[in-house]
Amino acid sequence: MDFPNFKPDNKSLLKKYLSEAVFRKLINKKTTLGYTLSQAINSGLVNHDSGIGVYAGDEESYDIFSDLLDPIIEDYHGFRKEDNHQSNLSLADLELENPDAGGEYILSTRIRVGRNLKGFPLGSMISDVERKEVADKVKNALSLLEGDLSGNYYSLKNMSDTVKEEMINDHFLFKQGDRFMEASGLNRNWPEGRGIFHNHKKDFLVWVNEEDQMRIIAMQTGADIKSVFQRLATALEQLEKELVFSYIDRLGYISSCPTNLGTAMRASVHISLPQLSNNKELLEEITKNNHLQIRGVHGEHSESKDAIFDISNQRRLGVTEVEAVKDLYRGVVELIRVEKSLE
Ligand code: ADP
Ligand code: DAR
Repeated sequence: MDFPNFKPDNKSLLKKYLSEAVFRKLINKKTTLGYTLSQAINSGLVNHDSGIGVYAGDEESYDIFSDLLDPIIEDYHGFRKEDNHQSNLSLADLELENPDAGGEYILSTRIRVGRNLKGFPLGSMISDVERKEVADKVKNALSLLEGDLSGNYYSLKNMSDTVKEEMINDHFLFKQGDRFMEASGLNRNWPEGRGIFHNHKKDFLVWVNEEDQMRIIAMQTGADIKSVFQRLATALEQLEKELVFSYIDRLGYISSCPTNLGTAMRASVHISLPQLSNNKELLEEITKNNHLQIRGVHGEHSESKDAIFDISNQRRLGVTEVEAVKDLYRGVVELIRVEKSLE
């Protein structure tokens, strides 16, 4: 493979940090399971509009390809290599009020974490047999969830198009893997081994074998961030009795994409900002200053609609889960303050 010829308008962190020297150093390396640099960067080469452009194929990828991945990780999370990641899911430390008790701005709150099972390759490298084994282990653990968390698993393969459409419109179900996932091998053998679990109240969901082997999600209407956080923390405590997740001290929970390392947490609100939607520069300045990212109403790579934005924490590594949620909280308080001042 020759050194890639990146397009001039390519703004990916892959282009930013894959120097010719790093390329020459890594191009013939592979992990014990056989994952190569070429596989790791293919998505960013095929998709010129990638923001990141790389995916790991296994936990060892973060060591073997660290000359490329470490600078990408430090750039995205603002995290220094010598730091060790810390986790904190203690509700007692989450001192915050409901940022929109009157329900004027925030339509809904969702907090998700990604998890992958220890001892298995990640989605870009996993075999069909291993992917089914992961699904079976996860389904078994989900069947043991107690109380309000108990519910049912629905395999994507057997799901009717009507139910699928309904779940996507309810923002419950993941869409078929996007072109970024396609080029990284994450969509292989779709929809085998993929599915969704949700509890009877439909405020707790788990995606199985999408971009990560699990996306564990608590969500509800309104802005009661603490209740959503508590439900997720309780679910993680129960699931960790049955499953061992891939975790290393330096990088926290291991994920397919480097943007989801550490806490692997994305805490988001769907928020209506009609004034700020007409002042995008100010909106982007506030979100940038508060370590937040903006997505559309159908998540990543979608557009905002009717001045409703998906606002969430950007940093997932080098911050604890409590700190990641506080990033969101502080930013949302500021957004609502400015929105009110523009009314
Ligand atoms: P992820 O959050 O897992 O990285 P996406 O950004 O694609 O993935 O979002 C997944 C789905 O969750 C999308 O349908 C998105 O609209 C929905 N979603 C995200 N945040 C919220 C929220 N605060 N309220 C309701 N739905 C949400
Ligand atoms: N679309 C890829 C991944 C960016 C982060 N989002 C994830 N992991 N879903 C990109 O390089 O833009």
